[in-house]
Amino acid sequence: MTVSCDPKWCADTNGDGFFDDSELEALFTKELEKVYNSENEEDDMVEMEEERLRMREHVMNEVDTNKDRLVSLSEFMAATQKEEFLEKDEWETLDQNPLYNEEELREYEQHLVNEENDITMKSVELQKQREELERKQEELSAQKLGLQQAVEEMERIKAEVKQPGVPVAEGGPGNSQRLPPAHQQQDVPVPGHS
Ligand SMILES: [Ca+2]
Ligand SMILES: [Ca+2]
Repeated sequence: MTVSCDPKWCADTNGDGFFDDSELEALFTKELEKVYNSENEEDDMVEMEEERLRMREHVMNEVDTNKDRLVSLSEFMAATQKEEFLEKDEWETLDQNPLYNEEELREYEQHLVNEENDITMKSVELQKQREELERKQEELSAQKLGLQQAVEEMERIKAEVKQPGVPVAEGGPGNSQRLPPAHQQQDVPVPGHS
């Protein structure tokens, strides 16, 4: 009838300007037929219908923002701008297991939040330990300084005590007096030698 219209919007078969449940379901036939083939015995057509309902509910939940079970043109446009909800990737078949289900993702997120809190707590704890260490380090330095001063003081006292007993002259002029030069002895004439 209408020659030019958006192929998607043409799925409004009764032309009331809204997609109802059955019109939405019809819209998924093309997508579903890519996955399920009625000629193929292995393909479960009951599963296909389940999938169709799942897709319909998904679209209704996502797109029917005023919850009147009808998708209006403006709702449809808003949704298509928001996300490519009719992209094939959006529809995982029941055969395909999603990598994570929502609960797992939430758990993982919670896990991440917990870990972050953990790290924050640990970093606070570490900071405290560091401050404590620095304080101890300062204490130690102060003690070391005190000890050094004490040692110096002791050495000074020791030196003072030693001082009076130490002989003043060592290797002074007295040496030549105590030890006469050897040649003097040789030069002395020995009586009765010649
Ligand atoms: Ca309609
Ligand atoms: Ca609506």
